[in-house]
Amino acid sequence: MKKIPVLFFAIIIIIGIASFSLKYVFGYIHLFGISFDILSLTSMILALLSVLYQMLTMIASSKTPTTIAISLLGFPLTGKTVYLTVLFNEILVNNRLENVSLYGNETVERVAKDYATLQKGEWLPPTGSDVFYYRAITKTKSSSLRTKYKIEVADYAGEMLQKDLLQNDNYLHRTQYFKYVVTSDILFLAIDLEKYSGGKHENSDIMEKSEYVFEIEKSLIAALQVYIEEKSMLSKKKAKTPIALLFLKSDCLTDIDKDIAIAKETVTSSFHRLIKYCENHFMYFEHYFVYSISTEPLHGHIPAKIEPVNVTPPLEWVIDHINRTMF
Ligand SMILES: Nc1nc2c(ncn2[C@@H]2O[C@H](COP(=O)(O)OP(=O)(O)OP(=O)(O)O)[C@@H](O)[C@H]2O)c(=O)[nH]1
Ligand SMILES: [Mg+2]
Repeated sequence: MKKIPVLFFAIIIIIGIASFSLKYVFGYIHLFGISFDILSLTSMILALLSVLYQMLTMIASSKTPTTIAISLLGFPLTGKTVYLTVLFNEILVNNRLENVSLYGNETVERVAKDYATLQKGEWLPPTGSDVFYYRAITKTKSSSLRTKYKIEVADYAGEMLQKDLLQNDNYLHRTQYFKYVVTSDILFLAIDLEKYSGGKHENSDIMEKSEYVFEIEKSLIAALQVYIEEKSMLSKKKAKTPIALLFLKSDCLTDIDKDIAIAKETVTSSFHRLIKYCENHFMYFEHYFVYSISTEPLHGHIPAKIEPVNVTPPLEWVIDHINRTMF
């Protein structure tokens, strides 16, 4: 396909030179009983060729999938890797998302291995310094010729976003981690409802609820601000990047209030600064309460049967946006 522009330029130059010589020799040419000025005939041919060229490039790009990069931002032990494992397992095994399948052996093997660990009742080890990319391929229902997209979700260690990184904004700009974040097309922001509700993971620091809200809002807003700056989207218009806010470990909502609707209300009003920021700076923003393992409170233990709820809607929402708005 790369040879096409060269070929087209060569044809256009040859036709151009030929038309000038013909005009000089004949002046007019007779076709189908009509006499044409050679130069206008040439422009018609060139217009037809450019339409043909557009069509060929569109067909070619519809065959090569475009990659849509998603970054998942959150503090350590927020539940990011568990969420991605369960989400991709839903796609792989339960075929939960129409027209979406996993892409590449690496993703299939990682998801199968990590899901088997969870099924044995064991949690996953913290993500190390190596980022892992979960990949899927989707066929869109769009009417355009571009119909295939590769979706790539980067799972970074939460440490990368932790407060000490953000004490110096310039540092964040330079990290490899943020270089990927800045090139992402979509951002998922993860919040840990276990930490919020006061339950604490054995490896985590004890953090007050208000301290957690303050730290996570500060970090995520700073990260979004850097994203907007680096993407040069500081104009008054809202950015088009879809942002999904994921409240992970929603089984802990019952620790906030027995009435789940009230618990959800309490959570969203606690994070109102972050939500307002997203609504005011981004055109497409949604929040989700995600239960990666079960709706029943886990209290640290994985039940024999993993029954996730609301894990696929954020990705469905994103795919819907790819269809409707992005390209
Ligand atoms: N209650 C509850 N706890 C969960 C859930 N998912 C994960 N956890 C707990 O959170 C811990 C961390 O989960 P991970 O998915 O490894 O966290 P992470 O955000 O990937 O952490 P890093 O890799 O260090 O950034 C687990 O070991 C569990 O103790 C969930 O859905 N509900
Ligand atoms: Mg992890």
